[in-house]
Amino acid sequence: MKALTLFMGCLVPNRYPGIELATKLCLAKLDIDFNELAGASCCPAPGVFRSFDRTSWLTVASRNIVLAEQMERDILTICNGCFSTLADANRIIKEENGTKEDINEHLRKIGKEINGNIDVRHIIEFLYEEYGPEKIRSYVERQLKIRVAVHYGCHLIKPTKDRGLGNFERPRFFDELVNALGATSVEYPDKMACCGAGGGVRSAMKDKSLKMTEAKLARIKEMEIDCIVNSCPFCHMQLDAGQAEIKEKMEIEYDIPVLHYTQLLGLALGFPPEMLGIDTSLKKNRELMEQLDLQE
Ligand code: 9S8
Ligand code: 9S8
Ligand code: COM
Repeated sequence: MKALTLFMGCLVPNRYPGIELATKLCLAKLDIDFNELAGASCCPAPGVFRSFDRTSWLTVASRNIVLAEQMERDILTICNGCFSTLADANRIIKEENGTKEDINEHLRKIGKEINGNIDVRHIIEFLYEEYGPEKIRSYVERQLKIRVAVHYGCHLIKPTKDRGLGNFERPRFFDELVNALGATSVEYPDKMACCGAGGGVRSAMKDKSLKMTEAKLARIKEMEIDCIVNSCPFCHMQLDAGQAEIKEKMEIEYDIPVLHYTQLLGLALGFPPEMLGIDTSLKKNRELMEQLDLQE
């Protein structure tokens, strides 16, 4: 295993800088060697670019991968979409006959060449595979006594044949990482359903996408959980900002706190919510922090 370079993607730096900080604080605290992938562009988003033009998608993704190859570091992503694009592109470059040569013809125009000699990781599968729940548990300074609805999102685990992360109808690895923090991951119906945002659905068909989100939130609410935890800033946006949109358009109110796993992990590692981008001016988040005894 190589040292890591952190690929931030578009959403986190632009909309959720708190998740960016939470990620960096957690990685440092877990003694993980990482730097930032300077000069990276959009991954580009799998559900959009890949569907329109595979060669352009592969070329742009390969350019990002080359930047990591030049530092001899593996890429670490904190977004399911970025993981999907970069891990799939990397695998295609390594395995598909002739594709590396084709893509390198394009890359040579900007003086770059892809070799296919690094790996692409997602923080959830990375922590599970390389650390494991027991080791994570040993770093925990604060037991988070809350009930959590884990949302895997689609691209972390699908397509199943390419991900190789175990039982895909009922995966457990993310839940185990949540339980390692003292929290309880609660099963709920349609847990593996899409958040509603991916594949350009949020942009193209907002009402339909919010309907899917609302259905998921309704299932979650029935389980009397304290928060939703995700591994993808797209899902994060849909499940969190989506609640406000659902309230406005459908007049249904959900006040469920939504955290990226790095924010939950950061709380367990002892960081205050303000350093993790958890907006405690919102009543729902304030109540969650009170429950965790984190409110002064
Ligand atoms: S980059 Fe551009 S739009 Fe995004 S966050 Fe994740 S997927 Fe990749
Ligand atoms: S789920 Fe379905 S396509 Fe996806 S990964 Fe993140 S956004 Fe939510
Ligand atoms: C969702 C990414 S994580 S995309 O919208 O499907 O490209």
